[in-house]
Amino acid sequence: PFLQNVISHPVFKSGEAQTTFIDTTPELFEFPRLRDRGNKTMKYIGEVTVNGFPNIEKEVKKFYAEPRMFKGNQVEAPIKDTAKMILDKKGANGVIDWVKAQEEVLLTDTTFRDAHQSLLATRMRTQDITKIAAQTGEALPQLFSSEMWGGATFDVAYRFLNENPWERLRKLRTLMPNTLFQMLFRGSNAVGYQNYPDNVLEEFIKEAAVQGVDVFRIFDSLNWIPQMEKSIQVVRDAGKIAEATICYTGDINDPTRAKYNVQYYKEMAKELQNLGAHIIAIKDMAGLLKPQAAYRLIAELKDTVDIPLHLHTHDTSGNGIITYSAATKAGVDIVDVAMSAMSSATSQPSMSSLYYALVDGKRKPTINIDNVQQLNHYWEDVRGFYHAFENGVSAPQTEVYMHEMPGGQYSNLQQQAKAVGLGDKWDHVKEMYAKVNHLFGDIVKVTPSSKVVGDMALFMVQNKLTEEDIYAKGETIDFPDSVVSFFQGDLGQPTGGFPKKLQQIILKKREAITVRPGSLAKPVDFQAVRGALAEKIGYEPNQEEVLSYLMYPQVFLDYCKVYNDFGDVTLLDTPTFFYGMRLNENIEVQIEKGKILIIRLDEIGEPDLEGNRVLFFTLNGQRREVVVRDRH
Ligand code: 3PY
Ligand code: ZN
Repeated sequence: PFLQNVISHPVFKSGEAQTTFIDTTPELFEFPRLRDRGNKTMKYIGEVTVNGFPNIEKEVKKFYAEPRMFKGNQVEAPIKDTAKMILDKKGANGVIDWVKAQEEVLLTDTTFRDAHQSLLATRMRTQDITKIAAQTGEALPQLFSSEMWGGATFDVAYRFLNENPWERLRKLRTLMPNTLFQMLFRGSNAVGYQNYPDNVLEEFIKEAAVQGVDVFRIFDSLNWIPQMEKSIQVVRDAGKIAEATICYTGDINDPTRAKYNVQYYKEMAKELQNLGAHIIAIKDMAGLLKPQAAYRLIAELKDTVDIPLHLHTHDTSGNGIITYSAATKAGVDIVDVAMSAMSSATSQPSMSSLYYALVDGKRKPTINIDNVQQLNHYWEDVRGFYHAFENGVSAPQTEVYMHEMPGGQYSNLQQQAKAVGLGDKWDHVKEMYAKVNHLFGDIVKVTPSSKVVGDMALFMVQNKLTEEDIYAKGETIDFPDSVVSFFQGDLGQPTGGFPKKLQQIILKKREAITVRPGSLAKPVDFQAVRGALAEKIGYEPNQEEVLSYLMYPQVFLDYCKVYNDFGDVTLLDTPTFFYGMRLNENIEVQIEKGKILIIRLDEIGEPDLEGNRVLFFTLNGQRREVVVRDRH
């Protein structure tokens, strides 16, 4: 009935429509709005069907089964004291005391963030996360936390998924009220790739805390502590948990990598504790921490600080479970794992594998393993939707010990390489990545410093440059912006400083800074930015929109434009979103409670001289046409 047009309504036709007509029959006036939404949705589907989704090969949509859903919670009694409840009742110190009192090793589930960042180029959509969120929260109440925000998810949500990441946070908060939410925060780089002024960091953290983030894993991409101080303080002031992070690189047991020896990490841990960290995270972003080194590092850190230790690794080498098992013996408090179907390779080790590895010991995690396995069925099925974003690492790759590329970067850099036509030179790019690290003086490589190394590696492969060329011909080379900016000190200072000769070659006549970039940045005038943004988008933005615009100005504006053109594409099912529609296929799009668009793709016309194709759809029984420019 909602499809009935006002004009054809019998009352309207009879000429008896009163001024109250619109008030008493508002549903009639929804038709143009619905039609508009339908048209926008078909426009999007037409676009993807004809031109494919950005950065992946165009393909005809395969047949996908509905993911198997979780079948009921096996937990006998509701847990009364989840970590989240303790935080809300007793504050951050209450949680820390609770963690310290546990004999078992606690778990963080990274399925909603790092796992897909590391396996599927961060492309997991909110819809696929929220469908299983409530059950995950209920089935695994003993988890320390769920890592579900931050890192690259913020950028990718806007840039590639046409989604609002804040909306994801809000929805999950509602669906998982009793789970501690954890985000990855890049210190002075927040969720971006550059430094932001202190007041932007402050406002961002406050807003994230208000919207539901409980644990902030704060790191600096060069392990430069001055870049982390402000964030630690703001998180503490917000009453949340400051998890200050040591990024692990090199090999503490390799005497030739003495720059990052055990002493280096111990000193860093001590300083972070002194700055007010509630927890120390050891972020092994590439998966370089070998089992014996893990035992040694954790044992020595346990003797150095008295706050909990939270270990994060990537399973690229295949040694992740052994590393965790060794770390568990040495007394690590919390480790990061992912649902099995979203684990291993460049992702975190598998939750259920770790459970069985520890099952006969005192530190066995208290989780309901049947629930874990059932939840995993869902992920086995959902992962298939994203096959076009798989990074190809389906078996252990011990060469990670050579190239040292973070798991979270692996699939994104691979996408970047493909985008500039270097897809078939991927092995070469990885080797170059290691050479660039050496050239740069052996730096910590994690976002954004890892992006600088990646950009330089791509640049050198693309232009067929060797390390010798850089020194011999560097004066005439225009280096990538990120590389110049790095050597100017815009990301801070690397351990041991910059290699001086290379710095001169790259900077040419430009000056470098040696102070914290944030100390030079002028505070952002939020009022002025709000006004400027309002002019661009045509309405008064709220705080989260202002913050998003400050993080990623162009990406945010592009997102607004896409939203205007195509409407809310988050409502589409994932296969349709990425692969469009097959001919004669029917799909349903629920745009509101009780309002469903039923769409069939009937025909794709031949392109005209300008390359425009007409696509014929049926929308809720009515024939519709959409014109799409074929860009092939
Ligand atoms: C990120 O910053 O996105 C990371 O995952 C670093 O490992
Ligand atoms: Zn990671």
